[in-house]
Parts: sequence; structure tokens; C-alpha cells
Amino acid sequence: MSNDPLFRPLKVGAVELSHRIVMAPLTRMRAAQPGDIPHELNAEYYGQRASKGGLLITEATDITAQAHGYPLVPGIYTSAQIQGWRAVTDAVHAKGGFIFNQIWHVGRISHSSMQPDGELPVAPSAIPASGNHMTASFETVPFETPRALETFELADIVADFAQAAVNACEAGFDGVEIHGANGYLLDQFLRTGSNKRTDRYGGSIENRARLLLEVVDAASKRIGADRVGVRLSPWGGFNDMHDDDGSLLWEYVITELDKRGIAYLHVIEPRADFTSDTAPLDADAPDAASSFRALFRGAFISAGGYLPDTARAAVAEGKADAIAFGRPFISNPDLPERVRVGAKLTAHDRSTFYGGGREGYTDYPTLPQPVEA
Ligand code: 8OZ
Repeated sequence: MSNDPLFRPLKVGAVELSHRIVMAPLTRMRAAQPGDIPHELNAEYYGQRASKGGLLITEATDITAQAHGYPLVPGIYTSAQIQGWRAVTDAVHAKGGFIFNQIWHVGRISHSSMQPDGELPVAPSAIPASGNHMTASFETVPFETPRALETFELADIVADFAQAAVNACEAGFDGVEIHGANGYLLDQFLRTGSNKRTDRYGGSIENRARLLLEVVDAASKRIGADRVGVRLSPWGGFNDMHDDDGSLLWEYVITELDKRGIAYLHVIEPRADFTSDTAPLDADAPDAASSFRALFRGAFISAGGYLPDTARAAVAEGKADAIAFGRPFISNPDLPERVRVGAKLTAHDRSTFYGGGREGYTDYPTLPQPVEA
């Protein structure tokens, strides 16, 4: 067994990883149009980042047309999309890797130009996020006031998530990650700033957590809890998130997730600002991994501004079982190997993160391959 804590095996639900360097979900806006369909270029990108026994989590993927909130992001609700993802999962499995599909509904973080029939985005309550969003054609506009979902519509959203999980398995994914983070629909239900409902999905912590937990239960029933992960962003403020309950909300949600025996919990540290490359890590932010690790018995993945050394230390201390890297995985397709040998990392170029083709996507270099004797 390796002396390096990052290179020890780890069971994550139904899969057995051989190392603990996970590729974080990363929106890249490069699905084929029309139809938001994953294609060969995406398969090449994920295939480049696959490693034997390593786990990749895909970019956030629409569960329905209503779930859509950014141009050019992929879906997992049409047969063409499922077929497109098949090339991605094949490319990853060919290298002995594993891949989970992150499934999302953006809720109010959308714009009517991207919604079916030009309707308003939907949300727990008719409260817009502050600030601006993009339209289907990448124009910047203020957020629209969303339409509050009726109670009867929530059962459909739960069923849509569960169907997306089934579709993901049909596409060859090893499991799904339910996106409960970063101010999208499930997070909008969790937090008091965006959820003012008076039905059983609003008010108390139990009520606000109900939609997320129903989604987890429905997906688990269809594909098995050992193929379901959940991502949360405790205390995170991205997309205008606010909450009045401090730690209590997160303690309740994580305790409930623990009872369900899901494959993993993936937690974003609030110290990191993934929209900036210059903002330093916030030393005063609470430490989510230290706060919640003990509440969850499955695999615990921590994300947010890690470097190889801080990742190694976090795993060695038992703060997390595995570490998800975002930006370093964009610019280092062979990140696990570079971390293993201590090689220098290539810097990323933020200007090519979203949209476009190969540039900044599949053209980052790998280490020279050792020559066979
Ligand atoms: C950056 C840009 C667009 C989407 C998230 C899926 O925040 C995202 C996202 C991030 O989780």
C-alpha cells in the first residue's frame, strides 16, 4: 500500500477507488446544439482526465428542459443526450476510471430565454436572486422574479430527478451526484433567504429539507443508495444564498443523509471563491469538513481551494476521505499522476472556462509518458 494517504483505496458506495483525487463537477458549456447533447469532444475531455480507479464527477447536467439555466450545458433527459453520454462513460471506463453524473435543476438561476415556451424560471418562492444572469445568447441581464412552484409540481420534480438517475445509469454512469449546492433549486429550498413557503416544503428546517431528501429517496429507490452522492455548500453565499439557522440546518440535512446510506457526501468549503483566481482563501470562514465529517458514515469528499499538500494533510488528519479538485483538473488532465510524482502543475486560463471548443478544454498538456525499455 502507498505511503501517500491520497493513494490508498477507498470504497465509495458500489465502487472501489484506488486513489482519493476526485475531479469536481465543472460547468464548461460545450454541449452540441441543438439539443444540449454531449458529443465526441466532451468524451475526449473526460477520457483525458480519467485514471485507473479514479472518480470523475461530470459538469452539472439538466434533468429536464425546465431545469436549464445556462447556455450550452448538457442534459440527461432525451435519448440523444443519453446516447451522447454513453461515449463519455465508455471513454472513462476504457481507462479503468469511474464517473458519476451530477444532476441538477437550477430553479431561479435561469432566464425566460432558456425556459420552455419562454416561461419564467421556477423557485420555492417568487424572490429573485440579486444581481445579474446571462440569457440564452450570453447577454447580461438582471435576474427575473421567478414563479413560485405549486405544491403539486414538486412531486414531478422529484420524479424528474429519479428518472435522470435512471437515465444516467442507462448512459453507463457509475452513479449520480444530486446537486444540492451553490444556490440552485434544492439549495433554494433549504435556505430561508429563498424559501418563504407556507406548505410542508417551507418554514421549519425539516420542511425546507424535505424536497432534497425526497429526491435522494426517489433516486435511491430507482438506482440504489450506493450509487447516489449529494453535494452541499454549507454557509456558501454563491447565487445570493442566505440562511438564518447557522449550523442547525446542515446538521439536520447531513444526519438525515447519513441515515439513508448514500455512497458519499460532497461538501464545498465556504472559504473558497471559485469565481475568482485572486481572492485569497477566507481564513475566517467556518470549516465544513471539520464541522460535519463526524455526522456522516459514508465516504466524505471535501472541495474548495485545495492544493496537493493541503489535500494530503486533510486526508491524513481524517477530515475527509477524498478531495475534489476543480480548476487544477481543468489545466492538468493527468492531475492524479502529477500529484503522485510531485510534478509541477500547469496554470489554468479562466478565459476559456465557459463555451468554445478545444482551446482550454482538450489541449492542456500531460506529462511525457515514460518510454518503455
Ligand atoms: C459556475 C458557472 C456556472 C455554473 C455551480 C454548476 O456553481 C455551477 C456553475 C458554476 O455549481
